Amino acid sequence: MKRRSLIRGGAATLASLALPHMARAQTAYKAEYKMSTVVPPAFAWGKGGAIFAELVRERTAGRINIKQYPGASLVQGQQDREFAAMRQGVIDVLCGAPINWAGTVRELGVFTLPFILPDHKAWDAATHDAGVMDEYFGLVRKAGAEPLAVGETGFRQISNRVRPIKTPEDMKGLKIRVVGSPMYGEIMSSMGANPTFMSWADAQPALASGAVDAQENPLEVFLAAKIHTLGQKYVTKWNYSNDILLFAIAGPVWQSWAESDRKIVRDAAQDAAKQQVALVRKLYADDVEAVRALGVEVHLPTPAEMQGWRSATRSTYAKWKAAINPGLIDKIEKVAERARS
Ligand code: X2X
Repeated sequence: MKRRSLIRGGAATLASLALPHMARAQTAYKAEYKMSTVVPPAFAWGKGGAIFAELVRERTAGRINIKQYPGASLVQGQQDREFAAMRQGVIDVLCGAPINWAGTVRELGVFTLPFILPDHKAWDAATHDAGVMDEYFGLVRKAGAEPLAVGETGFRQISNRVRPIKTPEDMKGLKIRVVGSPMYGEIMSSMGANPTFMSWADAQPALASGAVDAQENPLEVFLAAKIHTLGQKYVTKWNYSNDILLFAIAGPVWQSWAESDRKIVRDAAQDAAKQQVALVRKLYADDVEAVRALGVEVHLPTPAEMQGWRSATRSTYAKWKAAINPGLIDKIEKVAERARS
């Protein structure tokens, strides 16, 4: 026993002399890397995180062990604290919606301006455009994380328990739960609704008790969380905002990994993101039917109504464009414009 461990110890010393870099990096590896997701793997974006963790575990033969903490439990459900917690070393791996981090890094919300990317064609064009993404990833790095890949959280649709919403006037007086960026709040208040900021954990009881009338989320989330059971009877599929799902690693953690492992992790994130986007799109394709089957009334806006939503949100758009990052947003607008023509 003693002899064998002596031999093992000798071999390890030899290896560390022969491969100083690798040995240094590897001794610094943690037993577990903590990944925060707001929702669990029953939801497409939680699933994206689960796939990523699994691929990394497989492909590094367990050297890098990413553990998913859904419900943003590493920050007690306060999803708007995720990015700050990543900076403090509490979270190692992000698989989340930058809109939740608007209080920490507002610039990362450039994709969420109202109707900036009105359909999947425009969304794909922007998130695959090298000019846009190089600049965006540069902002993520500057903020303290290494960006690896981009998935999709899904087009956010509005639901409420009071009445069908067809025009901005229908929003008047509705108490609506929003999350993340104050921009979402302003979109709602500019149309006469009363927004309240609330985490996902708090949103569900607030809907159930009727403390709030309305909420906005992708229909995939509506379905997976059974929001219809919380009294939400009317949905409008207006596609006003579709955040990316950013896969990223805390800067110091990224630096601690061997070059070869970094490549494995980046490739795994890109593969996971592709699978996650495919899943979101598959659910999106028949979400209206699925929601209607639950007895919920779904309104699909006419082109004229869509124009009305765009006009109603224009001033909020302009204000936030100026405040967030006008240069990058110009670029995104141009790419979106080209995708239309
Ligand atoms: O809390 C929400 O509404 C959710 C799950 O969509 C986000 O994390 C932005």
